[in-house]
Amino acid sequence: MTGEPNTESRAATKAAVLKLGGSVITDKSNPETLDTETLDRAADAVAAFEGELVVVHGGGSFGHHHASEHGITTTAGSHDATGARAVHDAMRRLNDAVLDALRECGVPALPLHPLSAATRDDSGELSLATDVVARMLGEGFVPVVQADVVTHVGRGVTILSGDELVVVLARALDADRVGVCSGVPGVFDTDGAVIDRIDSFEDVRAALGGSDATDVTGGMSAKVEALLGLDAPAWVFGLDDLPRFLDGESAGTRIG
Ligand code: IP8
Repeated sequence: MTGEPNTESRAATKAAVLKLGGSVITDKSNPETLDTETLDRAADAVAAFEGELVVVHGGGSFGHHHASEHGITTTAGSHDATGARAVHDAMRRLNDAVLDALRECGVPALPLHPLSAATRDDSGELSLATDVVARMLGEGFVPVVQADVVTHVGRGVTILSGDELVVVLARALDADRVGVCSGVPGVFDTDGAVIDRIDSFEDVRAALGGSDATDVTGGMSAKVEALLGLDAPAWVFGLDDLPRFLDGESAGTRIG
């Protein structure tokens, strides 16, 4: 299940991996509320893409408040099935909304719910059924993978963030480019200007304030550090730049 996808049925082109941040597609100030205007814009942009694409989405106002209500984080687990389902079911509702928006634009999107397709071992390492994603791509579908809860050895369930999914999928699928569409136009320097390109974490450590334990659930610092570890180039950008990224151009901040 883990690691290398079965690539036999895949087309020769490499896939792009795109994360739609929860703050882009939901209204974060109101529980379980979509931002339908931005979701539709994102779906329109995805529909114009030619090639293999995996879409990942974060939690926004769907996953996060249930997770904090039940005390579930990427490391703090829970054995309470009710709490696990509260997070998972909310994320599934968001996943359904993303799939519906994509279908409206003619995108052949199919869901992947990591609760049924991923686990963590006792060291926290993730095994994800990337072969399923590769097969979907090979058959011409656009997999849409939600951030979720996943079973975690010894801890019940923990949160699997969209950022971690992006990194794991990009590696397993040998993606050629990675995009993180977020609520900001890129990574900011200390003056608040968007940094054009980041090649090393040291160059931006001061601007990002370092990477620490409070940052593991999706802060920009952890995001940049994880994206720098990929072979594929990655970009962090806002929704206005999504068509540009999908056109193969640079958008926002290039990382690596
Ligand atoms: O929005 C966490 O994923 P993120 C989502 O990518 C959940 O940080 C399930 C709370």
